[in-house]
Amino acid sequence: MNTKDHFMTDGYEALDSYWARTKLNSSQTIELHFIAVLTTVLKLIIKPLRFLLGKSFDLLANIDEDLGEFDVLGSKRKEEYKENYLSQSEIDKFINSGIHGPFQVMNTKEAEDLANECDNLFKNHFHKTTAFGEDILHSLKASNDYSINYLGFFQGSKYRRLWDVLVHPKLSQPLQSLLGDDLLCWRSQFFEKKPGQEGTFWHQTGTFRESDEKPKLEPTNPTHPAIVQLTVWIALRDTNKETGCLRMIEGSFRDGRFERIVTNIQDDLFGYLMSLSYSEIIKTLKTIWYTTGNFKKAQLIFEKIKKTIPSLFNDITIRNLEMKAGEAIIFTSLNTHASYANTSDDRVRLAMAGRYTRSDVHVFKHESTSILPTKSGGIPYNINHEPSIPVCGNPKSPKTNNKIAEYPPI
Ligand SMILES: O=C(O)CCC(=O)C(=O)O
Ligand SMILES: [Fe+2]
Repeated sequence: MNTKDHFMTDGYEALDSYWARTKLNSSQTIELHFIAVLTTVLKLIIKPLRFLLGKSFDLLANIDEDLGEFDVLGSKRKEEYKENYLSQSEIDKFINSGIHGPFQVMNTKEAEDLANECDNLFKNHFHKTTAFGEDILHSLKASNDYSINYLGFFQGSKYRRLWDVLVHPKLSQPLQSLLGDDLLCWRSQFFEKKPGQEGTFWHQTGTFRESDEKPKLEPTNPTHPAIVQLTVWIALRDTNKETGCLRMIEGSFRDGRFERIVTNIQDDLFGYLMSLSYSEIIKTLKTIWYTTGNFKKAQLIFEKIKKTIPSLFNDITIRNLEMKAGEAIIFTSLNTHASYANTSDDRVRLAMAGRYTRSDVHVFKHESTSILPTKSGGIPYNINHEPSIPVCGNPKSPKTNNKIAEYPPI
């Protein structure tokens, strides 16, 4: 069932209140104030100099407000190929909203069994095949963030049970209608929300730069950023407003400002800090350095945007994607999306996401080191070696040199 409402911040704790109840240790606090004092002093000299050189920080630089429509890249249609391919009218809806589904990929019993197996894989196996190093695991444990959400990254290519779901024709055929015949699943991950756990904050991404220096995906042909990759989100347990369903601003892939502003800040953090008051510098640095994952950062920038361009999220349609266990949706991650908190007493919400792209898109082209923000600071890790799952068609393209996974032994 889909419901609509208009309150983007429903159910999220404001950052000021989060920081009022979350204390850093004394060396972290001293370091923050040291940088904030330094920035405040240096800005008296550097800001005018940068202004004279025409290099002032501009939150709204390079902003292309209207990214416009995209064309789908696949040609197979249900009308001709039957099975699970999409009909022309489903394609038209997707072009308009950036969302396909929810549609059923397994029955309730199969979804329940898979959810239980995933819990078991997490408890007994994922630590052996994790993409993260010891430092990250240690920090996640220390801050109570050790969960399938982090340990589950890229595990789809390492276990048959997950692999088989991610390449199933009920997913691969609709994806072929949208993306083309030669497809890879370049990343998989889990989204679990335990009772009482906060929602995922609103975010938007086309080519998955996240906190890296370069995007993780780079198309070889000019491609609308909304269709460089698509995400399949499979509910393994029921998800509704109470257990933390996914929420999405329909058609928001047409406006890339949210992601662009995040990028502008990442690319010139010092310039941005110099545009802020002392207390804002402190709040910004502690959110960037000492929260786990990227979602509090997204909230920080969202709160800034609400003050700078209050109209950015006017006239939007939010779809609450309530889904039964075993249903999935396909969406463009450039659609600004989020999820509710899990306010239930005892139900764990669990979803598995597969991220799909064409084999002629470079995956991890740049040997860059990623940083996982954690509560003890950002910790580097390397995911360039993570191979993609071959989904259908030819996984190798003469234009790219993507690493392709072998079917796992177990
Ligand atoms: O499940 C969630 O809470 C967030 C999912 C999400 O952001 C994604 O699949 O990209
Ligand atoms: Fe997301």
